[in-house]
Amino acid sequence: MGYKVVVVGATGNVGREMLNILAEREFPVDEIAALASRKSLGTEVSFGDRTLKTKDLAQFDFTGWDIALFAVGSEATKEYAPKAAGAGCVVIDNSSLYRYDPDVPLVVPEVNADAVLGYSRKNIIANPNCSTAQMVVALKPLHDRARIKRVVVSTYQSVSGAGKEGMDELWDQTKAIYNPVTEVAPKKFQKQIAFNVIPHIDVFMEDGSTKEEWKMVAETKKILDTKIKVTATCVRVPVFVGHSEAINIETEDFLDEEEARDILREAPGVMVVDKREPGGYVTPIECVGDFATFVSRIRQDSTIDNGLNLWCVSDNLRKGAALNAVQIAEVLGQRCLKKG
Ligand code: 2RA
Repeated sequence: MGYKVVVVGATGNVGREMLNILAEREFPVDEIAALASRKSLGTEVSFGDRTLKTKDLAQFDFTGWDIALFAVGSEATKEYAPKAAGAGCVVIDNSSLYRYDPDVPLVVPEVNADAVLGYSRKNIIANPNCSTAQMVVALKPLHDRARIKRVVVSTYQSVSGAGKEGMDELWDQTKAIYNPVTEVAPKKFQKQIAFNVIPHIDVFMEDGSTKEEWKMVAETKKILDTKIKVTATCVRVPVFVGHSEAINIETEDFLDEEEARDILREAPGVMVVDKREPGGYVTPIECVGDFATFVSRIRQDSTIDNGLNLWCVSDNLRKGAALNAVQIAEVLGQRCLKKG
């Protein structure tokens, strides 16, 4: 006995990971449908040892289905998520469309699992942005102990956050550097991404920050604590998968680095790798395919009374997207939905 589950956007980076993770975590699935837009129709995707043929999102009837994991852009979400939710299927949405809607819970299960209970207001639960998800997993246990007042974060975000086109652009530009007969002009990114870094993700806001930076502020407040002040600089780096973050926190109470390390070692979803020696920290390549949010380089910030620095790395397609969505489905299944 399990659930009837739909994955919307099943041919994209995140949709494929959703199918992998549902199978890896043995989510109780009675029936599964993999949906795609018309241009990807017929594409086959894997679900454990099964192969699924994608069905047409535009023609799909969500009636009788329990949970739909959405991994499509805001435009398609706007059109189809209300249809699914209206048909009684709970939507877990990876786009930014509903994240800031007060009637839609924004959930990272290690931080605010109880918020899932608010799903019934619209039959929709929002999944946060990748850069926020991993950061709040690391911050939550420290906030519980010492009350975080302010966060200064710089991100090093992989190209997979920009989808398959972003990955292709890094691959093609890198090859072109070794074989200069073919020049690959920037298309998905604003400047060359191969052998470069770009301090610009998503659109610019009026105050000079970018939307990606704004999301880290707004989402941390909604998920963790409205009182926390956050300032972010988000940077795209030539890494395929895995977002990294240098995080500085200022707390109300003093928190010793040793105690912070012990707290993080016990925290759900966190893996501490923090040997103070060459290589004694995690880099994005090592986190690919993993479920954990890794924390390294935990150390006191001696420039303020109550400050700590951390290095935080996670697989952005997993904790930053697909894994978090499946974890929300797990909480929903345990606490809210009846098995079919
Ligand atoms: C990025 N945050 O890395 C986005 C993906 N959700 O571009």
